[in-house]
Amino acid sequence: MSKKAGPLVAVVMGSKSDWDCMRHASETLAKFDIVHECRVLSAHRTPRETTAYAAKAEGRGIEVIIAAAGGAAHLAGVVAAHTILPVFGVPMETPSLKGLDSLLATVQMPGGIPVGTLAIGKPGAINAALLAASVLATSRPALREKLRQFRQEQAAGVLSSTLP
Ligand code: RP5
Repeated sequence: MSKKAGPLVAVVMGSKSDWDCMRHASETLAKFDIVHECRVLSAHRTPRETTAYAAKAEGRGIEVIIAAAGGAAHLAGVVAAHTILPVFGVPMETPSLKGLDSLLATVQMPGGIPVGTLAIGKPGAINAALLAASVLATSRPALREKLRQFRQEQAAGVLSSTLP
């Protein structure tokens, strides 16, 4: 569906330990044939590389960034501070506070630097990818149709549910 070969969506996460959840974002993007890249970048452990990556993303043809982190989850905010691309934050579930820490750290951005924050964990990972698809679909009619078809199939699956 892409107009060019390079990645249109960047999926970044604070740690390799986030991948088990964030692979759902990658898998969802892949279902829609959206070229994307996945990387580990930490706002705290690799601050310079993170800001450089965010600052260069637009010039590389990336159109949406998904950023996931847990705990003191500053990654999405830091990325958003260095780009005007849409940034969707996915709070990771944590052992200590079940992701409430990640949610608050991601969602409570100061006015002026937006992060569209999704649900904690897997639903957030999937929905971040679907939102990225919706953003890309505004200028890609074929992708818009795929999204419509996905919604129809999803609804049909719900309506055909059988109960014991
Ligand atoms: C965050 O700290 C990461 O996004 C991860 O969710 C959390 C724990 O990271 P590890 O200690 O497992 O690397 O920065």
